[in-house]
Amino acid sequence: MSTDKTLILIKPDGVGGGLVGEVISRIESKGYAIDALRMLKADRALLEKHYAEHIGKPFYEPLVEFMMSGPIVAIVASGNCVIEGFRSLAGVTDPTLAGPGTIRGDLARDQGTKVVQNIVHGSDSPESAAREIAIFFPK
Ligand code: DAT
Ligand code: MG
Repeated sequence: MSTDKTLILIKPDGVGGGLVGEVISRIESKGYAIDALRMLKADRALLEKHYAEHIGKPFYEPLVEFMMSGPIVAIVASGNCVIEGFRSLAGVTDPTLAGPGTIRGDLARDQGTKVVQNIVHGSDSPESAAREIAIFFPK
């Protein structure tokens, strides 16, 4: 039995591109459970918490602007090894390099923007997952 959980975001390019169903389908087809889901328009304060590790980097401001540019979908998914498993489904950060068969590899490409637009976010560790789930799904 496992209670591994991860925080997944479908970013504005994913929602705007009509890919919500496709992304959820890939999560469910892999066998992970959707425990919680909400659509929202993120504000700067929320994104500052979520992306705290990137504050000060050259792409930070473009990243926040991009994430505020349209609605996003926040999802808690669960299953054994779901953190690593979803990162594997998503593919690497750069959609040009993300392999075919991955969400980023199949559904995104370089748009020439200051921030990489790559459809989804997935937590990168149990600590990040717990922190990020609390940000998007406060008790
Ligand atoms: P990931 O989303 O794969 O965990 P990350 O946490 O390092 O990647 O960065 C968060 C987001 O910021 C990433 O999804 C896309 C963007 N990004 C990361 N590195 C970048 C860079 N060097 N230039 C432009 N955008 C970048
Ligand atoms: Mg990250």
